[in-house]
Amino acid sequence: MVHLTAEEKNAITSLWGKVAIEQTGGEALGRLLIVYPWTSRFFDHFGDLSNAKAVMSNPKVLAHGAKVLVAFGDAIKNLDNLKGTFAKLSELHCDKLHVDPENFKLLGNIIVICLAEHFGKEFTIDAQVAWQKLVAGVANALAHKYH
Ligand code: HNI
Repeated sequence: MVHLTAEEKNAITSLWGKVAIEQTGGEALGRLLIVYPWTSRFFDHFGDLSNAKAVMSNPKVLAHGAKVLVAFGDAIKNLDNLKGTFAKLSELHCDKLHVDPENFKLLGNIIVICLAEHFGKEFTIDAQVAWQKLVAGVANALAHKYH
């Protein structure tokens, strides 16, 4: 269970309003595939993932990364009920996709890194901690239905 203070919730929502969803989502998923190459096995139907340049310009990677980040928007609207919000997606990733939930943590951390790079000093340490708690909470909620 992730506990967020009112200040942390504020920090999360106010940054979220400025996030370039397509760019950040695509960049984060692309980096996941490059840094942790085993994750690309889930996306072998996405076309050319043979090198970093191909991954970072692969339109399917970019579109899917955006989709993942859009799901974070749902998390942000439901900060007090992440498990309920991600119940269906947790079942999908477990039963159909068979994604090891460890990978949710990896992607979450990469999202925070991408945000830090985009926002620079505007992304204060307190806001970074709030976001780290959020991505941990999302990873936990996505793993919740695993059996
Ligand atoms: Ni994930 C599909 C959200 C992490 C592999 N994933 C989705 C969809 C959403 C989503 C939304 C689309 C569902 C639908 O079409 O109904 N995924 C998320 C979120 C995280 C995440 C919020 C957060 C950490 N997914 C991961 C990770 C992997 C992953 C870490 C693998 C390493 N996801 C997939 C795959 C699909 C997918 C594979 C299906 C893709 C396709 O279109 O074929």
